[in-house]
Amino acid sequence: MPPPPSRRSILAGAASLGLAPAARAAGPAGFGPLGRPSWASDSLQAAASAKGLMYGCEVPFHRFDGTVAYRQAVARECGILVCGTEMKMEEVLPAPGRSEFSRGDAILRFARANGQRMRGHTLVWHAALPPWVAPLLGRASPVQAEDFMRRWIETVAGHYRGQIVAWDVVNEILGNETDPDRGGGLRDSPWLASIGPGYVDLAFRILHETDPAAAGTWNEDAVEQGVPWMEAKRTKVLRRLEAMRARGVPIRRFGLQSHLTSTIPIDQGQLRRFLREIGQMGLGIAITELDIDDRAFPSDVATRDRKVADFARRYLDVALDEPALLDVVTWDIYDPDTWLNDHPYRKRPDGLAQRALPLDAQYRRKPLWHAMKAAFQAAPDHTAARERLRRG
Ligand code: 9MR
Repeated sequence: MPPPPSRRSILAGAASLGLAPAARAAGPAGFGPLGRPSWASDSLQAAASAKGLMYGCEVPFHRFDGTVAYRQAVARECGILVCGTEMKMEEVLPAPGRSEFSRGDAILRFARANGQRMRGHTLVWHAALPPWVAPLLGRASPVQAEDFMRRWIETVAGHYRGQIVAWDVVNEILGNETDPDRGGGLRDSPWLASIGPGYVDLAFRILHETDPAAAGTWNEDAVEQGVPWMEAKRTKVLRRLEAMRARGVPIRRFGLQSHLTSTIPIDQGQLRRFLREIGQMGLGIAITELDIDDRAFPSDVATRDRKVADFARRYLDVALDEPALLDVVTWDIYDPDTWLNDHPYRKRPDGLAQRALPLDAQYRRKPLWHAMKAAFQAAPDHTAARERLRRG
């Protein structure tokens, strides 16, 4: 029996995006050979890799288009990069019938030329969807919406097949303090509304079929600090991870975004127990978007920098003690680029710019940089765990 017209039109729509052919178009040759490592012997990546860990940062494309000092800093400090927006659906599928990979490709070529690895961010998220996609999902039946998700993941993960060490398959799927709970803690999203709660497992399965070498990661925010609603969220994460493992879902990593905020304490005991439970399930763990919102710290720069550094150290000391922890990625590396200054709830009350990242506006290494380096140096050796989890 022929499929109903609406299904046919959605499939035609997906095909007209050029999705299926694009999935196999670009191979590794297009991204250049993996070059010699660019990072300096005194860099964060050098300190991390001495313990079997990796350090890197999020990079925005516009910095690659002209800011030489920025590129040099990223080459000098990082062993792994991630695109802030260039691999999100909003950028890759700007309009029906168009796919756009040039910026993501340019960043990947930069990383490969510098011997750096890349994370992929992010396949299935409620945000950063192109404006035409939410209405399309709103009209789709569950089968049609699944088809669309499959084509999308095959397109982007297929384009970068073999190039990405880990993909954020789902991002921020649980509700936060004020989000309504849509069952099992899942937050409202066009994916949940159109496919149902099975969208999470399905996304992992599709990535695994498309690029089995990429570690499928659940990337989640607000699970790091010592406040009751985050502890409740941690419990939801653990129960959901257990259930996913029991169902045989091909998930290999849990990502803690780690947008730490100075307004909430870090409970080292709670954090340690949470990470241990994830490690005991056989999953790897990544810190994927680290920065420190310094709103609660004083205006004075020297005091503020010291408090930011101490805060990060309290977090990293526990995190890096967990054998399953593999990577530490900051959300950019250079203070002027932090998203925190643009966010209505994250801005400092004194109007000063946030000092959230390892390098200052002159690319100088800040106390946070030194705290991170010291944390890497004090960490146990993760080489054996990395080797075990690489195969996991
Ligand atoms: O920093 C990113 C910003 O430039 C983008 O406009 C925005 C929407 O795509 O996403 C920001 O990155 C977010 C990340 O993808 C997920 N966790 C929270 C990050 C900061 O908002």
